[in-house]
Amino acid sequence: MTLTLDPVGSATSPVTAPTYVAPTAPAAGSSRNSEVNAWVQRMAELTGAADVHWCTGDSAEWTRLTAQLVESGSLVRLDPEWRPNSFLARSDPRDVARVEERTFICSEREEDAGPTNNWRAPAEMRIQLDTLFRGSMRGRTMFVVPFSMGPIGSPLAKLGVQVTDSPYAVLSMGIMTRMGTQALDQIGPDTEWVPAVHSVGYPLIDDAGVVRDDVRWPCNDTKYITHFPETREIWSFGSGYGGNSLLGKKCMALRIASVLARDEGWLAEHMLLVKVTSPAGRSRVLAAAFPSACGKTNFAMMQPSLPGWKVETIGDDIAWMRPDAQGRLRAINPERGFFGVAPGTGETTNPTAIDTIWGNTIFTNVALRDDDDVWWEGMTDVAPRHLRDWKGDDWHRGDSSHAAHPNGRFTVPAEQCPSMAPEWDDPEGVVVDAILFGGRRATNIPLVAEATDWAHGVFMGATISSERTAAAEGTLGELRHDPFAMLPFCGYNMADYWAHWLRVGRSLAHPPKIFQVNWFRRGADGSFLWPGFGENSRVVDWIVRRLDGRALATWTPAGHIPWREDFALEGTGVDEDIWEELTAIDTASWLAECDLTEQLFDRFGRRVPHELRAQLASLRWKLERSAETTTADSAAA
Ligand code: OXD
Ligand code: MN
Repeated sequence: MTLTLDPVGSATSPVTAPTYVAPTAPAAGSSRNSEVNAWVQRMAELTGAADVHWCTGDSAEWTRLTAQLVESGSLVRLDPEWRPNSFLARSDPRDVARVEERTFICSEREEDAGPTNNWRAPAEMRIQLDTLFRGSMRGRTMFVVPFSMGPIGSPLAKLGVQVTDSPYAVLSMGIMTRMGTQALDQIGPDTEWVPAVHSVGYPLIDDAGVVRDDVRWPCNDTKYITHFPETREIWSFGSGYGGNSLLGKKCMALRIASVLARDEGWLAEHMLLVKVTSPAGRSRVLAAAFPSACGKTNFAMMQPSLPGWKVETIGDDIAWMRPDAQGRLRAINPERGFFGVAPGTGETTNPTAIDTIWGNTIFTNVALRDDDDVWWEGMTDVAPRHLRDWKGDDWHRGDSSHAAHPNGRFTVPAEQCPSMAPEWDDPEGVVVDAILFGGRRATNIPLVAEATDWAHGVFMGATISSERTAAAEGTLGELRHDPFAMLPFCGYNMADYWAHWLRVGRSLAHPPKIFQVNWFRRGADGSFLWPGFGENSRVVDWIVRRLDGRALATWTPAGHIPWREDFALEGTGVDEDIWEELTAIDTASWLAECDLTEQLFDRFGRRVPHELRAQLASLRWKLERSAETTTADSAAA
């Protein structure tokens, strides 16, 4: 077949088959665990892979794989002076994000998946998967990718083995996890491990034995991201992108780990982790849950505007937290890298991220400059005059289309981040002092509020929400709940998960304090009231002083909010009126929101823990009482 190719071909046009050429010396051998070996064998037979390569995770493997992908056209090597050892991948335009509607929890009973997950009966799904995976790797190498979520040997870490026919997934797992021989060595004959099967679903040989060329980004229109919580298995078919294919991340470290955590008495959370140090030199650790696209990476790498404060990164996306012998909550970041959203990451918004991605980075679906470096919206104020966009097409400054896909990513080792706290890979983890729950709320939710106790904090987490555009204009109708920012990531019934949080709280002698935060409140004219970014350090300052018992607060039905005179506002441009708007608790709209919370709870019926129903009742009662008091006060006046 003759084809004219642009520099990297188009996603679906044939390229030189990138079938992996195994090194001549034997790669790291099979596992000490006979179940791993038998499973790998079974997967090779099922998928019909041409050969099997056990990944070592070493630099020679990286060099070989990247060179082969560059040669085949699947990766573009960036200019080594600008961006050493870095590459650009362009996906098929039909494969650009996680596919929540194709994500399934296959528990034996539907009610164990709950109303917020897609459910399929395991037996039915297994038949489906068997059909899809049979022969799905014909003509390709099946890579065996052993990985550790968490520092090697950490008592909080968990092990998994992914098989995949995507060398891009291998390279990305090598950045995002402790991957290869060091992880394989951890899997002894009796060690628990999670099997994770991944195929892009683009065999190079069909049932009749007819061979076809490979394409730059193989994938399949049929996609299934499936989880079997009882047998702790992951099967992902049809996509090469992000959370669909790097199975250690959302699939293992959240969906399957949340089930392990429920059964073992710990918490697997969609949370960043930071160490904050006050001007007096006292350090505290904060964990914070925000829904996707609320600036988690920016918060995790914050450059505080408040003099003397230091924020150091421990993790930007996932935290595993376990009660320790002293009754405190101890956390690790189970990941080893960042899979960050590129657009919006720039010198002014997140200079630390920009410093982090100096090299050794895989970029996906961002634009390519004429001098072979990358660019995306928000990286610099002014776009280069000419680019190749994320699809590889010509793009000129002023064009109305995005140069980078809005979900374009960088995948980079965490150790390159200049703000990493030295404890970030401590196998023992770090003690968590406070937990923050944040949504993207134009209305109602104050800048910061402290929960009165753990159950109130769990209520705050369960009711995290964001508004759609209509709500940004002031209506509440379009509120979307994202409990604990775990809506697409909880591997079991969300109401049982709330009950689990309450249980873990009861097991802690020294529970972290819980706070709700909201950087996104808007004024009557629609503009943001709070400057955000580095100024969020002022909220951190108040939170930390509350932990130390040194900050004043005002009681409201929504929790304790800062006393204005005791909140570091100077220099923010936030005056008294803006502060009032930022922290206002409007009774009528809070009561309206209580109705929405009730609707949320009703979706789960009797499984909702009575403590959360009690929290809702008490909130309504406090709001009604405070409305009566205010009316009585004004009548008296
Ligand atoms: C992510 C997400 O990619 O939350 O981290 O979607
Ligand atoms: Mn995330």
